[in-house]
Amino acid sequence: MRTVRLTVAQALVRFLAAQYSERDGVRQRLIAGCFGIFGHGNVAGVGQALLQAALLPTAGTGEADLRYYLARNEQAMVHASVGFARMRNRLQAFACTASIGPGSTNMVTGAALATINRIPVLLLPSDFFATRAASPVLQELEDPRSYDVSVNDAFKPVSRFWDRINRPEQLPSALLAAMRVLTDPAETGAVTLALPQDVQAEAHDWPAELFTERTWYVPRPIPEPAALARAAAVLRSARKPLLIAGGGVIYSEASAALLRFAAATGIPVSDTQAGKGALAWDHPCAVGGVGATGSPVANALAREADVVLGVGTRYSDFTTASRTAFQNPDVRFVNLNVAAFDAGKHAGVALVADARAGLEALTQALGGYHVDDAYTARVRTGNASWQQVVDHAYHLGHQPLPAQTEILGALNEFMAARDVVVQAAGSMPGDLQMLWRARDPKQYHVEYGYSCMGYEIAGGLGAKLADPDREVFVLVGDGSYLMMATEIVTAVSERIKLTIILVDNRGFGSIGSLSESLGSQRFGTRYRYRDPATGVLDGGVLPVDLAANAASLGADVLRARTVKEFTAALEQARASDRTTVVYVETDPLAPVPSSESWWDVPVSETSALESTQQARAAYEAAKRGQRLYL
Ligand SMILES: Cc1ncc(C[n+]2csc(CCOP(=O)(O)OP(=O)(O)O)c2C)c(N)n1
Ligand SMILES: [Mg+2]
Repeated sequence: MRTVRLTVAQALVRFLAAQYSERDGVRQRLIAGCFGIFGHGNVAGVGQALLQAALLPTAGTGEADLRYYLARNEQAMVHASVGFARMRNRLQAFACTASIGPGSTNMVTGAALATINRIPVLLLPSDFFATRAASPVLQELEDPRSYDVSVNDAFKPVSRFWDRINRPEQLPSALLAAMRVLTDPAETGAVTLALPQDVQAEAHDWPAELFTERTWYVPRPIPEPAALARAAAVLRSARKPLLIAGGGVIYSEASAALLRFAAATGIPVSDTQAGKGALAWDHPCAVGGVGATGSPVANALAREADVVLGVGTRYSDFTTASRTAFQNPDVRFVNLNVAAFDAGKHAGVALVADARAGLEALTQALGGYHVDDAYTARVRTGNASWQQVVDHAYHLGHQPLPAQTEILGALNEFMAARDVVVQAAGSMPGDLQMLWRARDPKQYHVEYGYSCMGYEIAGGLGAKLADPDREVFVLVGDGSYLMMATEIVTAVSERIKLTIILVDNRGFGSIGSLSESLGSQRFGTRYRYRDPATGVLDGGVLPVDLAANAASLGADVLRARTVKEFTAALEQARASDRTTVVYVETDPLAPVPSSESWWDVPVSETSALESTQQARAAYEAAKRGQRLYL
């Protein structure tokens, strides 16, 4: 057997550079690059291996480099990796190397985000010495009950595969398992390989075949015929069906199949945060978002639907309006999903398959079926009146500060179909889900599995890296910006152009209005001085200048005070090749249309405050609509 003598880290890098994914005959590098921040845990191990691969990419082996990107925050580099992999429909991913201890645990939030959104990322946290020669090393957790415990155990519940490489011999099988999970559409998420710092630098004689190019075929499982027949029978019986398009439709590139299904059956198509854009907004069957932040058109159809066809959705509480969305006592579910776990939800008829393959099979199996004309007419009239409400919200003329819906409207009308909007947390995801008109399946990039403040700029960086030909518009609230603006610096250093729209409403607009609706009077949600008289945070406005902050990080900054100035700033940003921050202040109290839906956030059962007592009464009334769907 021919062997190659390399360190564990060198072998890891050489292996990753030789992995490919393939779907529908299209092949690409599986691991597109490596984000990292070095410390003593990885600088001489993985760091040395990346340097060697960069300086000597073809030294005798012909293998490629694994390009290194220096991030500014470990959580952010996982977000950037997720933004990248999502944009590439999960066919490519990034690796992330972090130092031992805080560098590694900073990635735990990113890991949870990746796993919850079902997006692949390879995490390489560093770990304390396997030999324990100098324990406790700097940043090592000491657990008196066991010398085997490390902070990296915190990745276990948020990883779809987790391993610690305590000996070089363990690496090859761990790598194969890691690649399998990353490329399995049903399993994918964060994959964690913890790398003790001494093992990273240890040499070993590896079989040469470990480093030969390998292709991981991303499957399109077809539905089992009996399950397809069961699903088709339920759908054929439907008089008021509603389709929910989730992220799985987009990752499977099933938009054209969805279009054919909708045309053939006339079934109205609603969408989730991850599925928006699967069908263009102005298709006659498109009824917009469903659930807590959906459109009233979709929510009215959902209330009466006799059959709900969920495609590539995991039925989050926002999608089901905390299980109040579907009120027909006889409602049944058909769930087309590549993951059996999701296909089985709500006691549905499970159709375990790839979204595209499943939609094609269903279109054929339903041949001749079409919803009746009255139902089609209802969708048409509902949409026509709702679009007037959207137009109104997009052009409110709110004074003196513009409303957020006007900023979103101006952006929506400014953006070309292939441009991308990125968002994650605050009041914008709800407004976007309700109002946004998406035409292209990759236009709407809202991370709403984890809704993690701080995702926006980092995720946008990853999205732009994945598809440099598209303009990327990052929408970020002031709260989210303050949590993680770090990757502006990475964008500047990599000359990756982002247009970042910083929407400043001086605090948490979202949680403020949620708080008010739940009787908590917007307590602690505004960025204000502590008032010495009241003792709470309702004093004067803080002297914080986030636009100046963005400029200090190396971005060009444009300040817009009106919607007109905002659009002019967007024009200027589009013409530029530099990362530009468009700063705009909005009124957090401006009106937003109602989704005519509900979200379950429990209110105190007993309270001395009248506002809470009133909110509790409303809560109990809404709670009575909650169903089990058995
Ligand atoms: C990391 C993280 N912490 C806390 C939350 C809870 N949360 C959701 S939205 C929000 C406020 C967001 O403020 P901002 O970005 O200014 O957006 P706005 O609500 O004002 O639109 C908070 C604290 C979260 N989603 N993520
Ligand atoms: Mg805010």
